[in-house]
Amino acid sequence: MARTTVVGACPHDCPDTCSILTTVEDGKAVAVRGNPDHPFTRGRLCVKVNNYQDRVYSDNRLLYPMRRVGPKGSGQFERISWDDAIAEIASRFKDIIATDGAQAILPYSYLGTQGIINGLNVGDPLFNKLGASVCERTFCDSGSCTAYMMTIGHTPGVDPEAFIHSKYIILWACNTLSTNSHHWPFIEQARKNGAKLVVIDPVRTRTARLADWHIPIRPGTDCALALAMIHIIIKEKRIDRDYIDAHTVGFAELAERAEQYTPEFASAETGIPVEDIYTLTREYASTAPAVVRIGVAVERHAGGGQTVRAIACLPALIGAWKHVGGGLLQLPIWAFPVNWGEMMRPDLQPETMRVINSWQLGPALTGDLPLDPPIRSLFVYNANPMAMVSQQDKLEQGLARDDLFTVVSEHFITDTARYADILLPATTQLEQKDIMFSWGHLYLSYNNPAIEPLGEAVPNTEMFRRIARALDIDDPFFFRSDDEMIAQSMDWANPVMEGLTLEDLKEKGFLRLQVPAAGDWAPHRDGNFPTPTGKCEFKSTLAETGNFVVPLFRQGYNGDQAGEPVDPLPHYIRPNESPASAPALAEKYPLSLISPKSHAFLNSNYGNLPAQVALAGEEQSVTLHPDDATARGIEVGTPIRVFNDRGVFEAFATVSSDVMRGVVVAPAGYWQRSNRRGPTVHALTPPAFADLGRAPTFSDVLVEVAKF
Ligand SMILES: Nc1nc2c(c(=O)[nH]1)N[C@H]1C(S)=C(S)[C@@H](COP(=O)(O)OP(=O)(O)OC[C@H]3O[C@@H](n4cnc5c(=O)[nH]c(N)nc54)[C@H](O)[C@@H]3O)O[C@H]1N2
Ligand SMILES: Nc1nc2c(c(=O)[nH]1)N[C@H]1C(S)=C(S)[C@@H](COP(=O)(O)OP(=O)(O)OC[C@H]3O[C@@H](n4cnc5c(=O)[nH]c(N)nc54)[C@H](O)[C@@H]3O)O[C@H]1N2
Ligand code: SF4
Ligand SMILES: [Mo]
Repeated sequence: MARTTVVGACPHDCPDTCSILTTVEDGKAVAVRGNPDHPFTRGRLCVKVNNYQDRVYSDNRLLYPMRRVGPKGSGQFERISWDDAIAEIASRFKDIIATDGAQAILPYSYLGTQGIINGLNVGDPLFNKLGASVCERTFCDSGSCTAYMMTIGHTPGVDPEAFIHSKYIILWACNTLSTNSHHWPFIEQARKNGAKLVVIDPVRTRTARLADWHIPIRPGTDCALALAMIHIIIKEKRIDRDYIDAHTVGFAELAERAEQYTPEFASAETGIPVEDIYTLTREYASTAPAVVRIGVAVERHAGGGQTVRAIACLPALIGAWKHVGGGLLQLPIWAFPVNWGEMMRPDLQPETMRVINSWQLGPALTGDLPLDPPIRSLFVYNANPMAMVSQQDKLEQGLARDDLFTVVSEHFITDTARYADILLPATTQLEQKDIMFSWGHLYLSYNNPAIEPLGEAVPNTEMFRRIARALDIDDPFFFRSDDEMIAQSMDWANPVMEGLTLEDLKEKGFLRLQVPAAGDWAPHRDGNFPTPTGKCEFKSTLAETGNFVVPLFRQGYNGDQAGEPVDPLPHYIRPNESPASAPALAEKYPLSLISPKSHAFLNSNYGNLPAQVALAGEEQSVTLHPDDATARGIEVGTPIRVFNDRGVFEAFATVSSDVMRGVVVAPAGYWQRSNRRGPTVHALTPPAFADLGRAPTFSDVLVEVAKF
């Protein structure tokens, strides 16, 4: 028996980008395990991925191209050849381009795989070359990144491994144990060294339960807390004057602005007792090194951008950046010198082009968003919008259009793929090669393919090569091999790549970027913020073009970053939908709904796989506080309806005081088949954008819950 071990990397949209060792016997992957040599993975995979081979060999894998035979959405398909599938796509595209123009084609994708060659940008060059509509992908952290860029620039921030040196750790809207679990040992180590761990979350999550202090907060009000912390720090002269003078701009204006955000004001907004706001602030400002780790969830409401602006001001105010393990951690992705331009090729775009935001997919397809020309073809890959995007009713209506030609490339027939006219089978990470950045640590990774592709599945790169050929494109750029793409994906001359070679990377599976060792690295001890002024900008220079979308999210967009000017100082924006900000609406719909990540799913991935569904619970559940449940006659297991003016979805109740009064929690990622009927949580989420970066506002929604 031939038995080998292949080193790869987890493909998922997860900060941890684990190093995976796959055991292969006679060409079949029989087990996966975490690489013990990887300093972040430390030999452990999460519950989503520790049986990855079951995903790969699932009976439900899509392994051959298919054509729809039943009505749209019926899920009835017949097998066809790749040649036929590609020929049909090419002829429909040519026809649409001839009659309506290329803008009538809309690609739609995200991070189904995070590999640099198969992931975010794999289709961009082709769709740019065609002149298709550009889908602006502001799913995740776009508002947060805009705010971060405005305040401290695109810095990797605190090395996640440097947390072992921290003495005061705030996890702010971050459920580390579920969503970033390989960071936890570093936090634990810090606690062994005497650190205090604070979690700010409306829910007593797994993470909050293990913290020294869980501070429940009303969804969407975090900015009021951050501004009150600024207020107290300045009032009580807990500032680091030298650091502020040397490395920040706009302190006087910030101080004046913060006057109005008293602890009493913040307490009324957030539901946090005034004394707790004082205690938190005093402890934070007087313990060094102090570090804040923000989760993506902090941006998902009307004022999400300004929330991150305010939080990002805190470390500079108290001089936290002077210490190893002090400052702020958001996404260390900014450390990776990816050749984004080469991956997305914005230079190929025509001068006039149309940008459609990912959160507007439903209305873009139905015509509720007026578009000329209308969308006649949708090409989905690396994404599952039926499960993950708001305005689900419109999306369903749009996807059901008989005159819409929909292509979906997938591992499985997801809620979105059911509506395809043509299905294309994609390889999983075990069957493809790729090079990977991380948004949770500082190691570049390489994924060696462990097995041959199953059935007729192909990597996304190969799929786009085939389509390009059928569209008579002759530019050799579109026919680069995977190896060529990998070689061109990084700026190997960048100082952080010094001494790193592709050969080493392939062999070891991961290499640390050439940044200082975690224990020696205080990246902004001497300022050097990558902002226009080189300083931490309490008063933002970029606010003049403030409501722009960071190019990474506007992939492929060849425009400048012009946007609406915004107030250059951090300020509080109330949620659109909360009992305090919308009392009339709250009369009808008194409960705030949030839909955080499931422990056992990765977005909607694994929502169809037995082991993970067994862990998550077969059916969508919604958790209420006991008082809210009792008031509605609801008990554990009661079938319920969750509804507002936008729609309704059905679930089973869970009752727990882990959830704040007035808040209901519906874990994200369930497929429609797991619901008693039809729609999921995105039947209820709002279409509104947050204040910055066109981030979503799905933590900013009022609902009512009733039993059947
Ligand atoms: N298990 C698992 N891991 C994942 C994912 C997954 O689906 N499952 N998805 C991956 C992806 S794509 C991402 S973006 C990351 C996201 O990682 P996180 O940001 O950690 O994920 P969430 O679970 O959305 O939110 C974290 C916490 O924020 C809380 N929260 C919600 N609204 C608010 C608010 O207004 N204020 C405060 N203070 N807290 C709030 C929620 O209750 C939740 O416990 O996780 C990644 N990792
Ligand atoms: N209610 C609610 N909504 C949310 C969120 C939330 O927390 N709550 N989170 C938001 C966030 S942070 C994010 S990042 C988005 C995620 O939104 P999406 O990226 O659309 O969600 P996923 O479920 O990860 O879908 C990825 C799909 O890609 C497929 N896939 C995986 N690998 C490959 C491959 O190699 N090739 C191809 N062709 N397909 C592949 C998978 O099977 C999967 O169906 O959702 C957002 N929506
Ligand atoms: S999903 Fe995240 S935690 Fe799980 S194996 Fe992949 S990278 Fe690691
Ligand atoms: Mo995300």
